[in-house]
Amino acid sequence: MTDQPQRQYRLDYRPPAYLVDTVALDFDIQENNTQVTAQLAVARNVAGPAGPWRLDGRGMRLVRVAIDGADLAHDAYELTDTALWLDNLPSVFELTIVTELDPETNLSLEGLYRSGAILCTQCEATGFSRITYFPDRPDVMARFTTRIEADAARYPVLLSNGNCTQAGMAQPGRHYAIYEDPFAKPCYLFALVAGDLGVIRDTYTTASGREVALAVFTEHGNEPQCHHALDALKKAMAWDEATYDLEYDLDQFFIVAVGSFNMGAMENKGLNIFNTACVFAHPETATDGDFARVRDVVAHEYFHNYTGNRVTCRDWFQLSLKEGLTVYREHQFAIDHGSPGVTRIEQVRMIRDIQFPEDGGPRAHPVRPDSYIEMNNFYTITVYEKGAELIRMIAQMAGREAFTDAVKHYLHKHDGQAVTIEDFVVAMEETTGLDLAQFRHWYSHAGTPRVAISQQHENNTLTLTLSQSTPATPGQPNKPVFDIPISLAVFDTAGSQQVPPQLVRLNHARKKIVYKDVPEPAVVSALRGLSAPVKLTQDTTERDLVCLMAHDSDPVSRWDAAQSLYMTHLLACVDAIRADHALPGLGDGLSQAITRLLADWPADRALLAEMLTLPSTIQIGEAFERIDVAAIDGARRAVRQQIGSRFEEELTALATAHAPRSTYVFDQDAAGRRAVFALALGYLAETGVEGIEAWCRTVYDEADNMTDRMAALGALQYCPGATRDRLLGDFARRFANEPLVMDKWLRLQVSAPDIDAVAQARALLQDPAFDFTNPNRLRALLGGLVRGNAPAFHRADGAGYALLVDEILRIDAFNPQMAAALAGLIAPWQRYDARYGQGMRAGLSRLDGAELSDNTREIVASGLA
Ligand code: 0A1
Ligand code: ZN
Repeated sequence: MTDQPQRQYRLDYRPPAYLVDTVALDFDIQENNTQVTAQLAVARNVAGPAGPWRLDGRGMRLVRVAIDGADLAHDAYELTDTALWLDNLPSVFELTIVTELDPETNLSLEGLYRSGAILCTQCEATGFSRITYFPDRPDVMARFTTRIEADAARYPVLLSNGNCTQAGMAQPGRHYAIYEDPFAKPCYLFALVAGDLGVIRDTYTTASGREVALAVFTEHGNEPQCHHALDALKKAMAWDEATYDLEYDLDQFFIVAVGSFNMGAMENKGLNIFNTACVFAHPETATDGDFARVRDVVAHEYFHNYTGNRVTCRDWFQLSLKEGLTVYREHQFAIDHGSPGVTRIEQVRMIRDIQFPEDGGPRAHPVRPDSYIEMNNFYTITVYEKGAELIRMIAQMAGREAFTDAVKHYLHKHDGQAVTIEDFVVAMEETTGLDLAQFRHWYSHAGTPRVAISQQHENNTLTLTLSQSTPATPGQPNKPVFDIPISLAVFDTAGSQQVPPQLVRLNHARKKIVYKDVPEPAVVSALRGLSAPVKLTQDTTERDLVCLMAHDSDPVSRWDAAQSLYMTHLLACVDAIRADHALPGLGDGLSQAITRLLADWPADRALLAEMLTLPSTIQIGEAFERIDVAAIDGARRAVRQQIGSRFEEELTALATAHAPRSTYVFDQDAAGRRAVFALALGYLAETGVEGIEAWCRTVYDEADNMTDRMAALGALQYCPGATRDRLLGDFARRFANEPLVMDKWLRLQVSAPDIDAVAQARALLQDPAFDFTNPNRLRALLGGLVRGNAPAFHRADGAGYALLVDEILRIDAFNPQMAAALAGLIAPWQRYDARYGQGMRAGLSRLDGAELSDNTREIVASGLA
């Protein structure tokens, strides 16, 4: 029987009909076949509906079903291609299910699959139902015992969740291991790994003195790249104890790094499985950015042990319950381990560059969505990052200490339960005393609120008028009035504080705030640190922005003032290009601000680099009704050249002062110096200053680390010629055996502005050496083209769209999650100028006419709706 894709609705939630107390899994791993025997202790759930019981399952062979040891005849159950239905069940029974699967041919990277020499699992959201028939929903929490048996030579390492209670030899040539996880968990947190793996080990002693065995496993030879991740794990464990009194709860915590993984990493209880891209970090092969990402993803997954695992989600509509909170915790951890200002700037940029466009496009959805067809399409920047911003707003309103207490209360109250976002909000209210009734709209409504602030200043009385409105989003024509915390401060033009930073709640459509005894002129700094995920328009003058950029007490606000100054000029340049007019010059205010910045470098060099970085092309596009790719790219490049020419001397001095000198260490100060060096080099290369190629060559040749090498290669993207070709060739030879480094090379191959990037991408995709089943390779090449070289991708003849659609169709046949993510790149066609939008839409129509997975079909349909 074939099941039609069903749209699931949040409000249709019903408790499970049966609960599973314990699960004993037995994996018999043979060549091309794994037999799984599951024994479930089941009891009827009095709170659940009566009638037949649905067990989810797909893509495997059902061998046997037995109840209390007695096999069921084929007509005693109903089997469809996604479910097994059982009826007339006793109220308490033992269910035995035997299934067979072939991990070797499973390229979806869900369920049990092979990545290189490693057999591994990925069960979130519903991959467990590719392993055995089971109620694959997070509110069914069971205690798991797992026995794995496999060839001892081929799979010397056997791992699963929990603690290893037994291991030994089995039949000749085979061995086994048994793991017991004492914590009840949903099946999405199940994990299994078998392989011939290298390992690095350590221990961690918890605050109460328990010793935890730590390990990072990877294919042999990669061990030296895993130390940073292990170090990050210990930092995360210590941070969670110090910040939230949360101590690790098992005897072991293992990380396994696999090369083929659809996402970043997965928080399986006690056995996290990671994309190698989020584990490997060695100075010679990873950049500072990679080092930071590894640290933060390791922490994120570790933090899930409480926010996600001990307290989990009732259903997948509640995904942000675990993800928003865990991302927030990850953000706090990152702020405590790097430059606080720059770390927040990176978070703000992520919201503005990726979340705002999602919230303004066809896929806009609330942080707690109301319906979905394919859950895997909802692991979005909105659920993760906007979800984290909502938590951050609560933390700001409550104050850090009250918020920390509230999180402790929430975790204590719901320990061992599968709960809802509403349960979380109630727990916040119970402890902080906040009234979050109106704040709840943030969870139920999509879209980015617009806030406008205007100021009047008379007789030393400063009046601010704040107003809000939110545009409609698909399926939600009317928006409520949100409760928006707005951080404000007032300075005089010399930078002295007139009104100290304070949080104002804009909880009406319009609100006036009056400050008395504020001498004129006053400079208003608003939405400091992006205190709410909204778009702000404010009647600040250029003089105000120059002042804030120089003097604001908050580095994020200084950066934001710079962004506003750049933006005004960039928008004027886009308009000029579109009207075929001459470009406006840099302007006095902007020139003065940059002059000041380059004359007096902030001690935090990473902040200096951020302050000299123009808003992204995506960010510029957000300011327009319709995106004109070529004009926006042209304007941004032109402004970079204007700055490069006007400040050539200062940028040369900046680069010279920060040129690589000492051996690589990954710390805040050194990384900041490398960031500012790369930035200056990039400006000089884009401006084509004399001698820049030789300089890049020297940097590349002498580099002892990947960050500096990438700085040189990144800058050379603007300098076609023999030097660039030689260095890219050298890079490819030098790192031929490092797939993650070759991903950087792939991105470089398709991102230079002077090349035929679409032809280049096609050639690389057809290269027999290109592994198109690996998501990292696809992200590097196709993501590198679409996001890294927008003008080439959006070329007028539609060849970029044709290439992407060809690849989506090819990939959809084996990895729907990956294909759906790629389809998302052309779904927002209506946001683009018709020159581009029509081609993108034609691409979607071509997809629409093909046979597609539910995943990709859902994305295509949203684009065509
Ligand atoms: N829970 C993980 C993310 C994740 C989600 C789905 C996956 O497979 C489809 C894999 C990982 C996290 O937040 O890190
Ligand atoms: Zn997560």
